[in-house]
Amino acid sequence: MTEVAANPAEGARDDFPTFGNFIGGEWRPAESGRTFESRNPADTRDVIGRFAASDAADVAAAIRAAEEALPGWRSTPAPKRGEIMYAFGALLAEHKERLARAMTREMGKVLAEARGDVQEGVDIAYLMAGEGRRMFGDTTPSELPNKWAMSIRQPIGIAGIITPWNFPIAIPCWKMSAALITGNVVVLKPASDTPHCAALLVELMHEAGFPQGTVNVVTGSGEEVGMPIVESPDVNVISFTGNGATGREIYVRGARRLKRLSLELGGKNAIAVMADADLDLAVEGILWSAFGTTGQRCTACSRVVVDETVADALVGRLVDRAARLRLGPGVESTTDVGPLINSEALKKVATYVEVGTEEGARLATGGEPTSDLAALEHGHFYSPTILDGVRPMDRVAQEEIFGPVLSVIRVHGYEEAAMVVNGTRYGLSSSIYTTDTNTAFRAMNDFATGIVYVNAGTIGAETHLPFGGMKGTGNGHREAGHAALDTFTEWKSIYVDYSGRLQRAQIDNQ
Ligand code: UN1
Repeated sequence: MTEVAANPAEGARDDFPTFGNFIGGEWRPAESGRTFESRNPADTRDVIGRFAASDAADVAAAIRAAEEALPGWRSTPAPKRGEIMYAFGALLAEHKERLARAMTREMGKVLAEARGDVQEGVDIAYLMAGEGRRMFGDTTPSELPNKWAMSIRQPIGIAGIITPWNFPIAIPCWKMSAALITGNVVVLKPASDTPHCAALLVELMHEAGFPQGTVNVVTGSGEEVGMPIVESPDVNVISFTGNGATGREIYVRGARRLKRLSLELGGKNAIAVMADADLDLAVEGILWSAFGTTGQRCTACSRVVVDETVADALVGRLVDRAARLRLGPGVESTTDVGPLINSEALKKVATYVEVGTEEGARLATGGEPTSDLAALEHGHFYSPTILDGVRPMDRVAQEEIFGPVLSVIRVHGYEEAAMVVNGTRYGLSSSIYTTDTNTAFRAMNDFATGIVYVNAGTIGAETHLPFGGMKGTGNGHREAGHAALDTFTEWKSIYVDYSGRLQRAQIDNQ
């Protein structure tokens, strides 16, 4: 049997630790004893640890533990749940640096961004802690005398939460904090590329005082762990962020069981740059949105839709700046752009750049997997890349690449820009750079995305507003903000008749 650290040690490079699943408040190996490794994408010789390669048997154990915890947790007053949530937020804040470093090591983003990822977890924990004392329903007049009418939120039950590797602390925190504050219990399946972040996160949740079984973590593949969670008749709500094909499969399988499902499936986010834009400002926003997190955000900008009159000037500045971004391990303070998550991602990005040039785009900068620098040869590095002269229906302008590749599409005027911005199957984030107030307001109204920015890039959503997208980005649900409560609660309408007699609605008051 695999040895499982009770409180897994961190850091050891050659004698790496082994982590189990966290079930019912305890660390346990996978029942099969199988494990998988997590490695540093900036240097794949660096093994972070071994993690449980779980299957349906482990999922079943986690669901049993969750079931046992549910009655106690749902009957805990929400403000008390909020106190634990607050303690968790405070612990995250206290351990921010340690978590950020572990995140950079496991998924590659630069340290400043990893700190931001943890901060996003702190923010949502504090917001949701406060929801413990809000969670407003309605009290409203009844149409009948001496009758009271109100609505309250109740938990759904067991929440299956399946999270991606690109925000390995923030996204599990968004989903889990909304699920838990409303009185649900959780089975989390973190991405196979970032199990260590999940282990560190759940340790802090345990320390904060979430009772045993309220939060369970099962690591392993989507097929062996994710799908059994989705298929389980005992899991009542699924929240998933990840790729579109998996999301559709989850939707279909969940639909057969009439499950509540919240899906967030990516984007093809555009920044429109109008003729009257402040180009210096636009350049900053575009670079940050396209190459921050190495382009691996659902909200990343992958299309610039620029008015022909300023296109050459904009592209010239973008290329100049992009070519000077420094690739390297995210842990080094000189690094602007870290590695991609794994070798498949690297291959996918390289393939898309080939597709783009074959479709007729001009490679303005980048376009190389970068292993020429000795320091980078063991990581999944790819240079920030700009393709110019892309047409709106080209594959690189339609399909999510999830890497540091930016397509420039030239247009004439606002009308055409808006059409191109909206001309994809996705609808997560968008932005417009303009100094004209009327154009800005038109874009706020016209752009068919769940998030619109004016004179700012497409990334950087704050946790107290709804997060999510239209069209193929999801199925209409929103995360974060109080909108997130809708995913994890049932509405119950309650009528109290204190008239002491039968009163018939719609009849006796006519
Ligand atoms: C994601 O990539 O799925 O708005 C989340 C942003 C971040 C969250 C991105 N706050 O870019």
